[in-house]
Amino acid sequence: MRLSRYFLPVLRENPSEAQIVSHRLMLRAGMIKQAAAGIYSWLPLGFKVLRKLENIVHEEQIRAGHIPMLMPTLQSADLWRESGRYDAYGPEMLRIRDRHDRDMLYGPTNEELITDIFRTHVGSYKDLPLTLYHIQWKFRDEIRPRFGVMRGREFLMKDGYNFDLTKEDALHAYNRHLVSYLRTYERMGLQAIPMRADSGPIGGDDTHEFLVLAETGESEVFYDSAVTDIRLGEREIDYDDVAQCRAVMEEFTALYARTDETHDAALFAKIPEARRRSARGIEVGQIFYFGTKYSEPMGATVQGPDGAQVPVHMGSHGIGVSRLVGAIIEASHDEKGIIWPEGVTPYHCGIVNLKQGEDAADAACERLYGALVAAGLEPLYDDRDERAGGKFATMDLIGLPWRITVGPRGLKNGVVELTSRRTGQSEELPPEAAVARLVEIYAGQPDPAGV
Ligand code: P5A
Repeated sequence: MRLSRYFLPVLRENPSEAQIVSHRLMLRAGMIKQAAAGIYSWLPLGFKVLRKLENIVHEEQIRAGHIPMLMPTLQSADLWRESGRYDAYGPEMLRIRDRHDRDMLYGPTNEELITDIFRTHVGSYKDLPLTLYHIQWKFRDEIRPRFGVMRGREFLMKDGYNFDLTKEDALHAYNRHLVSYLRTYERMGLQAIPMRADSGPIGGDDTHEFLVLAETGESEVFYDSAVTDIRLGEREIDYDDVAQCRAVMEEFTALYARTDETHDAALFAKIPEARRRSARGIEVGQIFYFGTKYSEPMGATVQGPDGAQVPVHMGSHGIGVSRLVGAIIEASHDEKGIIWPEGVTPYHCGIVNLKQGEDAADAACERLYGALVAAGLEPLYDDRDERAGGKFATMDLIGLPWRITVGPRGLKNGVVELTSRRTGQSEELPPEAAVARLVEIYAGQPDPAGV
């Protein structure tokens, strides 16, 4: 993409309404614009990151054997009356009446809708296990929408639902989700720690939230510092392997890590004092096992092996996709702007032309641009007629992990400058070598294909 043809409305000044750094940087980098309280338009740069996160989520869900689909944002109130949640959900649910006076709602979550699909089409235990998911906008009329996309009213969620014959099978689905979520967050350059939590309006006793530690996080958390040393890393996972998934779940949840709702001071006190931590975290996902809470009242049963009709065991599993954009920025920025991890960056590298309009510099930039594209990378070329300082400031603000600077002095010696946004370190090398280096860097971070 050439910046002269792009739409990147960066702001020079700090917007006064933004209280936390991710909100400030998303506004300043021209990623979002508020449409109403807690509702945002995603401008091109923000949309690109959002799509990349979505694609990572899709890839990891499909890898775990889960099936993508799409349900609507608007739902009929009738299904929610069947589960008993229409009244129970309270003022966070946005209720709408259509022209025929039918009660509708903008879905805050989809347990009822998916259970209805299941009961319509699945009748035998032979069709189980089944996990369906989608990535769709949700609406929760939060009393205090704030911090930009972190606590929105309209927000993008991946929500998945498992249907199993037995509790044991459903707990495997729970563990499978836990493992696939760990992988998903690590690919985004994040450490998200599973913590025992409260299930709230979704229900059930087994639930973990995934928290990214950050001072600006809205959740208060208590944990044994040793949990921060565990990584999933590159290990091979067989998502059908019940014992392996359980072992990973146990490894990641054995140490004390809880949100304030489930915090147990007596248990916490048993951790060696040097390892006791209380901090703040951003909740980027949550998984639930709630058994037959929805299948029983809604009649989602299957014929079991012995011929009897039994309600299915279910769980649901959510990732806050739009919130993650903010969470990644909270975890990765400096005073100049965002620093995207390679796995989620909107463009792989920036090209800064120090002498726009000069034939040699323009031609070198065009060649570099073409070579990067031919190598399968997406550069963002700042081809505007602007001062170098302004170009650097924009690149630093929008946070592309790598920048190639092309100027007349270097070109005389046949070199360009490759700079890491994270370390600030630069290296002079021939343009072909810079391309080769970037290809190598991104070889370990393939762009997610999505669905
Ligand atoms: C699980 C999937 C559920 O709704 N039903 C379907 C279950 N869980 S949850 O924890 O309530 O939400 C899942 C994730 O969505 C994100 N989230 C939000 N993101 C931005 N703004 C909000 N107002 C908001 N509310 C929830 C969180 O990341 C949460 O973990």
